[in-house]
Amino acid sequence: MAEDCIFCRIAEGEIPSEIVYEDKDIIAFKDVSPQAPIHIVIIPRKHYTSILAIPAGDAIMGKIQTVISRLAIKFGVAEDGFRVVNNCGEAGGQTVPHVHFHFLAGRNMAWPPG
Ligand code: IU
Repeated sequence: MAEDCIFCRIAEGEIPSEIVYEDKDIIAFKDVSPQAPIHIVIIPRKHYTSILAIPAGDAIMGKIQTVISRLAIKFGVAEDGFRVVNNCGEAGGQTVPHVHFHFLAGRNMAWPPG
């Protein structure tokens, strides 16, 4: 755990969040500032600053993919579709330096993103 990381503190339960999925490796919670009717943040419990900090071959990416599938079923959007976003670094729009994936659904998404 990184002491000054807000997502680590959410994962530890030190900061309350609306958790929609959790297991020993991953936690998924409702975004506090939702950009779609369904907006979930998926994070590994382990602190990686960005997707670039995950070691090659680490099993966490496959686990995140499984959680994405579970969320699609849980929220009933597997058929309609949804979007998964990872913002990496300043130019990518990342504001919280603990790798996370946005799961967005419940409206038609525009392209390109802003
Ligand atoms: P970004 O990709 O780093 O920009 O996304 C960070 C997200 O984390 C953003 O959508 C915030 O609304 C969200 N978030 C949150 O859900 N709870 C928090 O306590 C904080 C940020 I700080």
